[in-house]
Amino acid sequence: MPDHSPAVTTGLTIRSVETVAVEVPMRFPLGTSAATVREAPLLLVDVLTDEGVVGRSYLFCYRRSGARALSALIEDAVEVVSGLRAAPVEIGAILVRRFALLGVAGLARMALAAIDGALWDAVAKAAGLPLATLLGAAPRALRAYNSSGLGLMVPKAAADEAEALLDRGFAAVKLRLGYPSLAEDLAVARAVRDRVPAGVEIFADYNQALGLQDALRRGHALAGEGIGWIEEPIRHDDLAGHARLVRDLTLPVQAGENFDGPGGMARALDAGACDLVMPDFARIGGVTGWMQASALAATHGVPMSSHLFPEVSAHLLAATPTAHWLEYVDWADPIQQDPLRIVDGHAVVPDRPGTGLAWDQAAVARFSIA
Ligand code: SMN
Ligand code: MG
Repeated sequence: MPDHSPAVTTGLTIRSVETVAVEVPMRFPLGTSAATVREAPLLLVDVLTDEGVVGRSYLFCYRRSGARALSALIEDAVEVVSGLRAAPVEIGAILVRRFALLGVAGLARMALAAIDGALWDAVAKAAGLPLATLLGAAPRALRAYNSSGLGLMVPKAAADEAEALLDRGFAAVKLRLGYPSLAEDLAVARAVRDRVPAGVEIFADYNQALGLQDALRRGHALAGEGIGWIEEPIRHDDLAGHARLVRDLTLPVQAGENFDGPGGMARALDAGACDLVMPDFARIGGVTGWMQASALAATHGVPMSSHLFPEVSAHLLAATPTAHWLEYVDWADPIQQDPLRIVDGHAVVPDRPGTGLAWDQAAVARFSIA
């Protein structure tokens, strides 16, 4: 058979990186049991190549100091690989080795993930393909829950906000729980359940607020309240405690935003610490880390959702065999030229080369915190 494949190109060469920290006002502030977030501190990352292709990603940095630290780590790391081929798997291996003494976890993991994501974006753009297509999937619509708000608040306010979050056809929302008492948790859950239509899914996120005994008590009490999952009821690294919750509760136990790389997810699955997984693009190790994690979820038969970063996560979930729910937040919308589209409560994977991330430069200048 003659080979009709096009001539092999030499690929892209990494030149440098530009980062910009912005702080974007959030439509709904997010009061969690751990801290309240009113503005989204984002770090925008552009990896430049000699060939002129720009790969983009961004990080949600939780705090301003996170953005400053991540910017320093990313600039340092890209200097290490400047002049090398923009092959994300190879670059990741080099950087993990070079950063081994600092420790590839936490902020260092997030920094390397941002570079990985930007490199995959560049490679997909050079190939003229949406990232999802490059990963072997077809761009498609993914069911999403609207997680843009619903922090801790009084029951009536939660019901009002849940209703507002059902715009654009959303049929699922996520409550943050972990009030001082179980009675308050129940009051909020019931106020929201009573207000939204019967078919609407409601998830509950404790952000690690509880001790194990309290989590067992509250988890049992929430079982009859029409809640779809209970997320991070106790500290995320208590895998034995999570495994106990999985065994004793009827509510599915969800975890994953704190999985540190695919290895972190493997340890949680081996411990039987969750029924459902929801890795975070940054903490799981970018596109490369996500694809390894998605293989683990597939082999364990565990439904896999995403945490934040809906733009890149839409591509990733499209290529995830056990794709479950996309967590939608609108926090990066104000600084994008073409924010992620939601139709009938589904995120639409953009049919353009790369991830589809492009910055609205005027907005970036307005919200810059440099
Ligand atoms: C969450 C907490 C803090 C910032 C963003 C998101 C939350 C979630 O745990 O899962 O949405
Ligand atoms: Mg969470």
